[in-house]
Amino acid sequence: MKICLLGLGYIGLPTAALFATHGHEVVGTDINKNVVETINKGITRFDEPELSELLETAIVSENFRAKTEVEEADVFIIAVPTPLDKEMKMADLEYVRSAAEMIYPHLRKNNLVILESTVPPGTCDKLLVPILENSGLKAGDFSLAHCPERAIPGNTIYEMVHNDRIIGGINKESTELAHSLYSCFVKGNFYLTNTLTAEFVKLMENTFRDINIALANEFAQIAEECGTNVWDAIELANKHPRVNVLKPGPGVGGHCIAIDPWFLTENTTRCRIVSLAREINEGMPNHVLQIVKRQVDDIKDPVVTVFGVAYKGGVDDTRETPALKFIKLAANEGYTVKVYDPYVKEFEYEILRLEDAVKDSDCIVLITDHPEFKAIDPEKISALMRNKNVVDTRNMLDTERWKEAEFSVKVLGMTDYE
Ligand code: SAJ
Repeated sequence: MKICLLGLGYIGLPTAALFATHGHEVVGTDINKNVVETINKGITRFDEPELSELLETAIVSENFRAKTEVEEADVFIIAVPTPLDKEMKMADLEYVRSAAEMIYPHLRKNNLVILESTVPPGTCDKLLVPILENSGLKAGDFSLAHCPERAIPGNTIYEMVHNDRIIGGINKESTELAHSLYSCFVKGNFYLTNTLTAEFVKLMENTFRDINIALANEFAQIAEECGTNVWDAIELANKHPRVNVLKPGPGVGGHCIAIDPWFLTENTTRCRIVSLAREINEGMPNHVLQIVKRQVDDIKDPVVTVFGVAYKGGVDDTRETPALKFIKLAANEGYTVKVYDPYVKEFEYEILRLEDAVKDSDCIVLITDHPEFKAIDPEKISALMRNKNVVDTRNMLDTERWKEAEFSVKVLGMTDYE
């Protein structure tokens, strides 16, 4: 089959490379000329395990090429971003709309169009179908299915291959065509449904996770007041066969969990717990600031060092990172903020070497759970700091070791230190 895939980003590029290395001819398109040029040279713009090798194999096989224009194909896959309109708290579907506008002049009878991007319920039927019908064809003359991606950044390729997939078409034929297409590389199970259900399911999954994390964050704040250790308590609660509380932290980042719940709430007047969870998670950087404030209370012109600005451990992705809100709040408080992150190369604030980031600092605030932070020797850092305070929002440091190095340690969700 010839596939034309629109949007060579975090999801589109690995998807294109997987189809190309599984026997399909793939034309990957992106509106950004630089993206197209670098991808054709085999260079990826973000770190993702196995992606460079997969892209290289796809290019060498001559089954993959990238360009800026859409062209005729048997299958069109839309994998463009669906950002949040932050003011309106609703999905900005401009990229989806414009992708559909680019497809319809090339759309022929019996073609299949697949939407991978996460969208509010009803988007396939209400937005995509009318635009695609500008081709002169009627829905049914062409097929259309929603196959929401479910892969987790940092393990995208593995999960794209091994996770189960939900596929929902506008009719049985669309669903089956999409199912048969994805069977070339997906080893997980397929669950077949209609477009609306597929759209809804994808949003439910990320909303479920957001609410669970909000609950963990609320437990953490209650535990701080009660004087218990939330991390131990969650571990024990999770011994129950039907309980699985996620971990508290400095807030929820990334392009999915921090955003998708709003795609559900924009469609209804009945959302309460979904928006409340968002509010709790969005409030966490402020809660962390309150802990830091207590640590640096009597210090004049405090200097705070942030460990980690990626939205989660082991990735270089800073989209929607709670670190940014924390840094801005701390700056508003009058603190000087220095940043260290072993993964991130570009950020709104300068990323310093470890030694420079901790030099003359009054408090380290660990935001991201990068595994490298565990290996940092507190003794070495201790000598460079002006005051020895550390706030660990992920409960990942060896507290005893840091205390031996004379640090005053605070862990989110605990009050039992000092
Ligand atoms: N986080 C916590 N506590 C936890 C787990 C995560 O605070 O116990 C935080 C992380 O630090 C991060 C944020 O939540 O800031 C989100 O991270 P994540 O690893 O939970 O999820 P994402 O955004 O990287 O990927 C999610 C995944 N969805 C689910 O697990 C339901 C992935 O499978 C989806 O494909 C992806 O969203 C997406 O594209 O929708």
